[in-house]
Amino acid sequence: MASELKNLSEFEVSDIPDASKMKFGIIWAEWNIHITSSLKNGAYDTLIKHGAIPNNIIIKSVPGAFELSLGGQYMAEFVDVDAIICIGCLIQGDTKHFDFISEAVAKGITDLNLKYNKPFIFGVLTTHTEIQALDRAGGKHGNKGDEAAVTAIKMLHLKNSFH
Ligand code: DLZ
Repeated sequence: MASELKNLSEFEVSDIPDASKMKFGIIWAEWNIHITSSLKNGAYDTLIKHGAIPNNIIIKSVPGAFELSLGGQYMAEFVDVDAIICIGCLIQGDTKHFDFISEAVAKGITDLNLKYNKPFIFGVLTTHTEIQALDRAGGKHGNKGDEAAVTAIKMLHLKNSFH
């Protein structure tokens, strides 16, 4: 299938706003660290590529995806950031853990967006297999961390357009 081969992280660079005046937090989960570190690095590199200043990017980790919501809340409360990129990787196992955690983190991150009126980006992979996750963390389907960074920049650009 053609869509199987699509790299979803290819962007037209000219379409992406300048991020040089934006401040970002990246909160990332250590579970499946070989995948999440790649997502986190992709997000960081993409922010830099679009003009973000290294001093304006604060990076913190949490143990697992379930902790992303509170980690994101700490960032919003204690650090001066405009947008927060939440990164994790949930791989479906034999138990219902996957369902509980993925629903909790999706709801938690959605709530943070509205509570703080800031973009909290859902950079969480939820895959059936490790291979599917690797394909989306710098593999044949690109890097969802890159996409999360672009989404953060675009949402801040949208917010700024109202002022
Ligand atoms: C417990 C658990 C399991 C089974 N799977 C994952 C996973 O695939 N990805 C992930 O980020 N975290 C997982 N965790 C850990 C939970 O997110 C959380 O850290 C623990 O339940 C403690 O609250």
